[in-house]
Amino acid sequence: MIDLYTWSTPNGRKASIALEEMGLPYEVHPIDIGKGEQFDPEFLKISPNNRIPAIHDRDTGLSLMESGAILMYLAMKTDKFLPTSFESRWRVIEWLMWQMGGVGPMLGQVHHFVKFNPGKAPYAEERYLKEARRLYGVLDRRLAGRDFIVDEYSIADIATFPWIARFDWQGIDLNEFPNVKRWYLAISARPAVQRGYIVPSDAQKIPIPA
Ligand SMILES: N[C@@H](CCC(=O)N[C@@H](CS)C(=O)NCC(=O)O)C(=O)O
Repeated sequence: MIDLYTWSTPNGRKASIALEEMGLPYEVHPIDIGKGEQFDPEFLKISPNNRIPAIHDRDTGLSLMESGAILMYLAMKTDKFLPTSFESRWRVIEWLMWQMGGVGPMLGQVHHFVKFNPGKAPYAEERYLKEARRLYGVLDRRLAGRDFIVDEYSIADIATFPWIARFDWQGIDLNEFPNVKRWYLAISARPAVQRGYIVPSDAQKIPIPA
């Protein structure tokens, strides 16, 4: 049994989608980051960076923060969604790190400056919108002629999908990125993704582009 500490955000959804895809039993502990529950001293024992998601694995006693580490841990625990062949495994890790270091932080800044604080920092809005478009271009080129980011569906796709699901917040028309759109729609149709997306709350459904 895995304890999952999460909220309805892209990083949180990575973990719940992975748990659903891997068929692992888990118990959800909502951490309302709008109310500051991420600063609760009890939560800090599990997530010292006071961010969601975090997990505690009752089987092994291990607690983990950082969604990339959580995805790798769950993939290694179940032998799912992380290929074993040398090249493919490193490609998945490479694109997972691309998500962790690029897609997440940069698109997160778009949400912060463009969606929630428009007009306050024009330079930041311009910079991060431009960076978002660049990253969508990178993903679109990577997905040309490929169903998934690396060979089969993997934790690289699971990590990236919930950020792309906020395309409307990022001023992105997915029709301009047809390979991303095809990939996004295919992942959206997966029942485990649909279940994982609405953890811990079903207030937001997976956005489907026109
Ligand atoms: N690099 C971390 C980022 C986690 C993160 O930024 N989580 C956000 C929600 S998506 C959070 O907990 N924010 C709380 C806060 O800003 O205080 C990861 O991938 O797990």
